[in-house]
Amino acid sequence: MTTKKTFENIKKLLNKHNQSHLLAFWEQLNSAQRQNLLAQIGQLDFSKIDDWVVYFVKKSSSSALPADFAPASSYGPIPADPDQRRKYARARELSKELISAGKVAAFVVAGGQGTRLGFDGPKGNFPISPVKNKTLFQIFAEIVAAVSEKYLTVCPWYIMTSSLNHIETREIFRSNSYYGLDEENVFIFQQGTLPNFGFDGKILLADKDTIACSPDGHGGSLKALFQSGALEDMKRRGVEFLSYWQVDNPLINIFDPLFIGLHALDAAEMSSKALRKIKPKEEVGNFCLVDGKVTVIEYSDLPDGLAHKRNPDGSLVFGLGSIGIHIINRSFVEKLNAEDFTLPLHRAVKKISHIDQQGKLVEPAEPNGIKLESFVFDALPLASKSIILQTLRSEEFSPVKNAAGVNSAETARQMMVARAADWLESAGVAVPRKDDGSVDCLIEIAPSFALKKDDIKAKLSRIPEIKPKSRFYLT
Ligand code: UD2
Repeated sequence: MTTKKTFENIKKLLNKHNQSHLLAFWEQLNSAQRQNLLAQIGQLDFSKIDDWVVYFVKKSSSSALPADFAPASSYGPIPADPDQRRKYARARELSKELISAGKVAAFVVAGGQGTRLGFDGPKGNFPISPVKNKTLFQIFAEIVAAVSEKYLTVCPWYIMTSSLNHIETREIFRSNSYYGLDEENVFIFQQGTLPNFGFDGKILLADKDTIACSPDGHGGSLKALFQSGALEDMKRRGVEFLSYWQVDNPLINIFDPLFIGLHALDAAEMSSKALRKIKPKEEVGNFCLVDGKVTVIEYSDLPDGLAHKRNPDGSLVFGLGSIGIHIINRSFVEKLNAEDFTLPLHRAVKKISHIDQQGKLVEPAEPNGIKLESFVFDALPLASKSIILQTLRSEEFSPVKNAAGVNSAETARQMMVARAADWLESAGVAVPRKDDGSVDCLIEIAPSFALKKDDIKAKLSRIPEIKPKSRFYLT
């Protein structure tokens, strides 16, 4: 029960921070609703809210561009010289040891809303594979299982959800029997939330007893790993490295020996994979160096002049794009959480459903408020060392973001088929192609059969025949 004194204190606190409207419907609430509302108010960080209102809600830009920055450098997808060739070979060897010893875990962030895709439910449940229609979650689970089997180890899998999809995600895993994985090795946990604001700086109410909140961004993962007990779980298991990726990418190479190995050899704390951008304003973050630290500047923040700037050979000066793939050390996340670290917040102007002063539901047709979130790549400059490895788009990146067109389910399926065809052709299999060179059939390769191109030749006992327009599944 809330004592009168506690209630008066909360009222005072809200008054002080201009948020007393949160109790506007107090008299209409029953006891359970009152407790519910007070618990949510108790979660609000009043030491920060006033600043957020001043700097993010009432201002139109969230993050100031650093005064001075340069393009970041990276390891290439293939070694540049004999020294590097030896280093890449050492990296691959080292990562085999690390994975076999159970020191590398999978970590997917799956707390986003997936509004652009227009899919009802957690995005990980989106069916995507070209022949078997496996969901994203199933593909990832099969990769985790295949790697565990290959290295005779257990690769735990950490999955971050949010208040928008936590219960559903748990249920999807349960009803699919964890896709054959041991439930004990799949750790599903929820990220935090941040309150939503109206343009006037007032926190919005979703209902008379409910504060309007949204997930705190993938940057919230670094706190959520700690708060959920996932970090503790890793420690218990001896996990030292997290292989981090975004739920929308079916081409992900979760346990990439080269990436893990280079990261470990260079004693990095948090590293990234990058792609060469296909156009100056491609919707990926830009890898830059600020005060000698790797830093990502989002596409929307990179000034046009710099985005279009080219080197003498015609390549983009800011040509390295971030694709949400990282290796993160457990010790790095522990170190951050040992202090009260904060990542910068970014504002997004959104349409936010809420109740008005009369308690009537408002579903705005136009943006009416601000959501705040933090981005995981903003932790890169906090790392003592950070490397970047360039990878190939055709091998590792095809996000499912939109209902149609670019970065849609259709383009992702095409790229999955194209990659499978390339892998098979490299092993001497004839793949039917149309006059324009595109693949003229549907092909899918199960992760249990091959995790990379070189696996195909070793596994194929005979060269299969693939007919034009057919559906070919290799398992
Ligand atoms: C992200 C990157 C962009 C590029 C692109 C590649 C940002 C700001 N931009 O763009 O630089 O790398 O991906 O695909 O990240 N998520 C959560 N909780 C949240 C918010 C997001 O788990 O609160 C997850 C979400 O489920 C997804 C990932 O983070 O797996 C990326 O989120 P997004 O799809 O909103 O990112 P996007 O497309 O703006």
